[in-house]
Amino acid sequence: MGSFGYRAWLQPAKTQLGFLPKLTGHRCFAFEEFAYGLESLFGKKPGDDGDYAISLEIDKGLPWEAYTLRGDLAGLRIAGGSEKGLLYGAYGLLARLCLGEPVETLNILEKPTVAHRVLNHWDNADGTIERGYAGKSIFFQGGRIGYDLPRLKDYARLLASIGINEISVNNVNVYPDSAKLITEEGLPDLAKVAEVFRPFGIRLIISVHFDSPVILGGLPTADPADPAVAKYWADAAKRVYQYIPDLAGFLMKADSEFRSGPAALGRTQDEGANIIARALAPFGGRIYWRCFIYNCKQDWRDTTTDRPKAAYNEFFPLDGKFDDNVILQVKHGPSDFQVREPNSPLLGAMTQTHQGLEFQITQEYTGQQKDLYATAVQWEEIFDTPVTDACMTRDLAGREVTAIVAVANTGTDANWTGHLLAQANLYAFGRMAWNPAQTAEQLTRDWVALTFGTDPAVKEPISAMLLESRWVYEKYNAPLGLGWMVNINHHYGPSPEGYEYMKWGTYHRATHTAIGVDRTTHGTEFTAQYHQYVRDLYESKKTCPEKLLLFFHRLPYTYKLKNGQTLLQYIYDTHFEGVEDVQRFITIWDSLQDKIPPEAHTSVQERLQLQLANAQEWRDVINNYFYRLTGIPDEKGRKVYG
Ligand code: GCW
Repeated sequence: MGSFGYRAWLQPAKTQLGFLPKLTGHRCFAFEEFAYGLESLFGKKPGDDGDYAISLEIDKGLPWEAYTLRGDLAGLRIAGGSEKGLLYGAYGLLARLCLGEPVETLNILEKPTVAHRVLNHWDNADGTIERGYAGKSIFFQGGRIGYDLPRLKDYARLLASIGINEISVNNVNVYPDSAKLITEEGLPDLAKVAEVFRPFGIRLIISVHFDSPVILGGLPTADPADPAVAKYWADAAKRVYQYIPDLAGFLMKADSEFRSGPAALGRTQDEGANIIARALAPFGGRIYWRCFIYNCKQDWRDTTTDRPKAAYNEFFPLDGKFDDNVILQVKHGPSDFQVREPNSPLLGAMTQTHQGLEFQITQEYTGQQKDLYATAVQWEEIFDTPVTDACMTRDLAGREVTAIVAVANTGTDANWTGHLLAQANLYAFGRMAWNPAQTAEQLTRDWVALTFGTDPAVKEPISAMLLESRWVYEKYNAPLGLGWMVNINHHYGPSPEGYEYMKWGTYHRATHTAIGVDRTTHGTEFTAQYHQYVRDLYESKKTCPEKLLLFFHRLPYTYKLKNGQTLLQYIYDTHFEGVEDVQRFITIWDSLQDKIPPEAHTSVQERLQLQLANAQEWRDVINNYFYRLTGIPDEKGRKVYG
């Protein structure tokens, strides 16, 4: 696997080490990894003849995953709260060396803000990946666990180097083959995967099927109130922990998108979650219980049901009823990973329940790793958006957010993510989960420098492109928080009415005069789910952030935005601009040809061409759609077809 993209952000450094390292201190996996890193990144094997001492030591006074780096002219000390902390310290120092930071003046303390930094893979046992855009599964082949061992180890290193400490390997949509992972048939192989990740401080999570007691245990029901079902889960947990003693826990998608669950049996979500939580508790395990619940059989004629309200309605009344080892996993927005959504009202509301904030790194609705899209920019906005009066979601501790989770964007493609620049999204996720206060700009710049080197002539233009990419994609997508104007099922490319008459609850209800759903207290009352401060903000057209205007309000096309432009003209303009921006990206990228390895340069160039075609398609379909509906031409006289 010699390809450039394969090394991702662990590329051989373009800068020289100014010293010969001599390693001393606590011998452990972190020590080995640090020595390996020095050699593979700088081509320098640390030896006794070194002229600069780097020591690795445990400092019990530090939190267990924390580390300090303290350097002076005589040497540098990496101290970790545990061997785990030391491992993060080793990676942290290697990254700083690659970025060319001087060691003699290093004086930092790093500790994670969020305890559980989790990747969810949506991999199926047959090797396919639900919403995967980078090849096949790294974990499964032909109906069972199957992997390339060196690759799996390299993946573990990549994830550990950015602080990820838990991963689920199988899809939350659990099919019969992967349901068996918790049986004697599946566990021996899964235990081997756990062994690969263990030294890297990464614990496995297993996605489980709610009906396991029936489909695997032979019971007549999966009803959590049935003692036989409780016993089934207790036995399953015992079995699983015999094979994987450090398993982080289970992950469950229940009562969602045709999957079974407690509600289908007349029980509540806490009853369903707690019965499994109690089975896992003796082993220190947790259950991640997803809140992505809504009516996926809605009749489009029904205007009383509003999908974004569903998760809050289901879970908020249960606040405080979940056991301590339940983490409710909440998608960041109330809709579904759209390019623009408000934050889920659940995030501000639940104060007595552990929550996990769920992001999607894999670009299902955001360009499928053909279009450039820096997810970190979106996450930063999410963290900066208020969910109560004073607090931002960046203040996670105050709102019981104990986990940050994201759906992975990786697969067997040589560069892991298909689009080489989509590696930035995985990188930024790990680091933002570690500390959500870090900015998208800093993380993007770090990623670019670690991948392509610190030369400003490369670093500046690529960083700028990435940082702009989310807004560019949004410009040619569904406008102003409307969402969903995508082709059905695969979700790439435009189809303004693709979901309009479907059962999924995703309607914009465009007529020739107006568009959008009124979600204020005069409409579906979705805004009532928010804390008063946030509710007031969204309730009024005047204070609602303009980029979310059509998420919350139904408006005429002639509605005037703050800059005096009509809604319709805004749509036309942004869609023209989006295409021009992609053309500009192509010019920038072309100009970097002699500064980037040829294979990497070409692969991104190809993706940018795909993006251009997509942006043009979006521009023409969306603009044409609105022109046909309204009959109002573009003020600037550009071609909108139709
Ligand atoms: O956005 C939807 C996706 C489904 C996914 C679901 C979920 C795993 O289209 O593919 O299923 O979300 O998050 O459960």
